[in-house]
Amino acid sequence: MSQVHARTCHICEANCGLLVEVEGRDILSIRGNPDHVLSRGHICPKGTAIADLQDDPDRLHKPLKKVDGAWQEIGWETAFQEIATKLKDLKQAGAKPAMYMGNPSAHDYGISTQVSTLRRAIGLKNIYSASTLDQIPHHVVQYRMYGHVSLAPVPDIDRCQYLVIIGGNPAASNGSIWTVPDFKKRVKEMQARDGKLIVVDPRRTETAKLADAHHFVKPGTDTALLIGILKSVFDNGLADIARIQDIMDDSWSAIEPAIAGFDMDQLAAYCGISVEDIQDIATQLAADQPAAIYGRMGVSVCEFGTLNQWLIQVINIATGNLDREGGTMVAEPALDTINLVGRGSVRTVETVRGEMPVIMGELPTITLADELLREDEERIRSLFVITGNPVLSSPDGAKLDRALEKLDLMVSFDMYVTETSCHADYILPPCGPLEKDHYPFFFGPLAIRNYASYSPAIFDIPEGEKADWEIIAELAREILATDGQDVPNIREPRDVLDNMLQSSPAGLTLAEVEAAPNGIDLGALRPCMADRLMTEDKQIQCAHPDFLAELERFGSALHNEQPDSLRLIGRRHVRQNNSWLHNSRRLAKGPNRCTLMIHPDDAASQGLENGDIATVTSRVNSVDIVVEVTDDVMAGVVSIPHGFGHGREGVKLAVAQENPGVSINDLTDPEAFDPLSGNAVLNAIPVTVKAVASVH
Ligand SMILES: Nc1nc2c(c(=O)[nH]1)N[C@H]1C(S)=C(S)[C@@H](COP(=O)(O)OP(=O)(O)OC[C@H]3O[C@@H](n4cnc5c(=O)[nH]c(N)nc54)[C@H](O)[C@@H]3O)O[C@H]1N2
Ligand SMILES: Nc1nc2c(c(=O)[nH]1)N[C@H]1C(S)=C(S)[C@@H](COP(=O)(O)OP(=O)(O)OC[C@H]3O[C@@H](n4cnc5c(=O)[nH]c(N)nc54)[C@H](O)[C@@H]3O)O[C@H]1N2
Ligand code: SF4
Ligand SMILES: [Mo]
Repeated sequence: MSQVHARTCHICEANCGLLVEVEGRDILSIRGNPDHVLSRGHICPKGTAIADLQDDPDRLHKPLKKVDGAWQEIGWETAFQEIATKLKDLKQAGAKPAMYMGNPSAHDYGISTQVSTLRRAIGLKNIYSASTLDQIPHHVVQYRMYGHVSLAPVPDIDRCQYLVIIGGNPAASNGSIWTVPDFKKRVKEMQARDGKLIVVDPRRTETAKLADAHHFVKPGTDTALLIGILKSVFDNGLADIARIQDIMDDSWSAIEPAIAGFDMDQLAAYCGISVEDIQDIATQLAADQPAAIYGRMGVSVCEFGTLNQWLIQVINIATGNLDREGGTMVAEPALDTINLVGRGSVRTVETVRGEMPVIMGELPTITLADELLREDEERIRSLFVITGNPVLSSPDGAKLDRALEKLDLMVSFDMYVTETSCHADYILPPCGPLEKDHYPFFFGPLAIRNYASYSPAIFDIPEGEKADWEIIAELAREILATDGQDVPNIREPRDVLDNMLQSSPAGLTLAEVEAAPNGIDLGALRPCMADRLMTEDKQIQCAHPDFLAELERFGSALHNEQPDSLRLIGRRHVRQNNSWLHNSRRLAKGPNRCTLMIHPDDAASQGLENGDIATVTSRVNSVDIVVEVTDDVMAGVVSIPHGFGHGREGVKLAVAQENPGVSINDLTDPEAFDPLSGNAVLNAIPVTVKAVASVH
């Protein structure tokens, strides 16, 4: 007899409701749950592919230890004891440890409940993270303006009438720092009520194709557009802050003069969008309709990422759309991490590259390879990688690839032998995805409605396997015991979750949430910024001096000549997820997606045709890649998706290796970063493109 389990998907931030039909341990089907309170039946191909993850023959089931270059299966106790002893010896020799936390840990609330104990056991104040390749600028802005690193206003798409998306592609990514499942249908609904979607992107993306207007923008120049929009709002007397004036501090008055000196024509020429188009966007955002501007990866992972995210908040304030129904609002989720988890921090630390930002205790990953390669006693000699694949995900991955070999101890928490975990001395694999429970711990606070949704595990964990949280908790205990320190009791994630739910304003118990397999809808977002603000004076700090200084720095950069080399950008596809879903045959099938998109004019000038192989060269490296000629990218821009490059030695991902592709991060440059956040620069990379071989 088959059974159908309602469950939320843990792969991306959308957290769609799924219906998983199983018979025994066989997965018969995975489809969208039409009754889920948030996703309303939406599912993407990755949700269905959870079945492939669960049953993947390459998925590890026992801890592995590398002995003379070969992998051996060992028992959990032995693994924990050996790691603890080696770490103790290294610590006694004064060797420095480090940790890197990757993206999937944000989608496993169990990990979040245990990892601080492991950090303490290892002796780590700060860690490296995928967030510093991604979204750290948002956290800096939220901390400075609203007093909490995670207090993020999100567009209220269901009531919005004019939505500008700049550097985001939710039609493929399903939203980020914005839990918005069923994005496409919501756009269609917005358009059906005469609302408009405007997209600003150097590529005519899946989202751009849905839009009412799409503007190409030169990669890395959005700051000029954002300043232009704001200036146009001020200059035309369109600013309207009445709605939230009472919770805005005096620094607001510093913004208009700070941008007064910018010249609209120069801003327009710099970003490649006309003054008329900039003014039209400003006018529409400020018109008497709920509107929002939202920016994501394309404007975060660049040199002025923090400045861009600040300008986006300021535009929403100036146009009267922050804290407005149909504008941008902060959530009041069932599990209110904002009140339960500290405000976070913005500091600096001394690194091998000089003083660098450390945000929420997260160190810039662009410095990791250099810290592994340094020659003094500060060199990192042991590394714990939790759900991460930085060899493919961080700039100059090839350098990191080499640097990892220098470690005295490396432990990977991963279910595969990947481009990163292949360097480890130990791999500690978790149980399968359907053997763990799920709660959208970090994503409730980013969702377009207030809601709760808990999914118990569908299958029991097989004998001898463990969930990530157990592996982390047990290793932490072993390290503490080996060091002769107090060993705390393990608090089960479910208990922590129950406690946090009950301590949140909605006051739900885990049992109540669990009893609602389609989730509990707590209603649309409400204007509530005044209550949510966590700044000391309960005012929005409108213009932190760092942001004003950065504005000035941009002003100088604006006068620099722009190099006329091609600019490389990344891309995401709905059938991929970062570096780690390429081993699913149902996702991998179809045309080769690891191509260099290039505009016909640029292809012609290099004598390149569709299907040719080109060498792409940046400051750090070269890769050879198949060319896809398309006017979906603007002239002067080329695009390579990230997450490929599975051809490296030692990787055990049979399906992914059939079409290994190349890694864009063999071209990206760790020297470039956003100085206010330490975030990597992953777009607008200057490159040259040359034909290698013609297949014609
Ligand atoms: N050039 C370029 N680089 C980028 C980006 C880009 O747009 N362009 N995007 C950046 C972004 S936004 C991000 S978030 C980072 C991601 O960077 P990372 O987090 O470093 O990399 P992922 O590709 O997400 O790899 C996740 C790893 O975790 C493993 N894993 C998956 N699920 C689990 C689990 O449940 N338990 C355990 N133990 N392991 C698991 C996978 O096998 C995989 O090895 O990449 C960044 N890098
Ligand atoms: N299918 C799928 N979904 C995913 C992921 C995935 O790998 N695959 N990854 C997940 C993760 S970890 C994240 S962080 C989110 C990211 O979510 P998004 O940010 O929505 O996804 P991206 O595709 O990185 O979108 C960035 C867009 O910025 C554009 N861009 C590049 N450079 C510039 C620029 O200089 N200016 C402007 N205006 N635009 C620019 C790119 O062309 C691209 O369309 O997606 C998540 N969802
Ligand atoms: S959109 Fe994201 S959450 Fe929804 S099914 Fe796809 S991967 Fe899962
Ligand atoms: Mo990400």
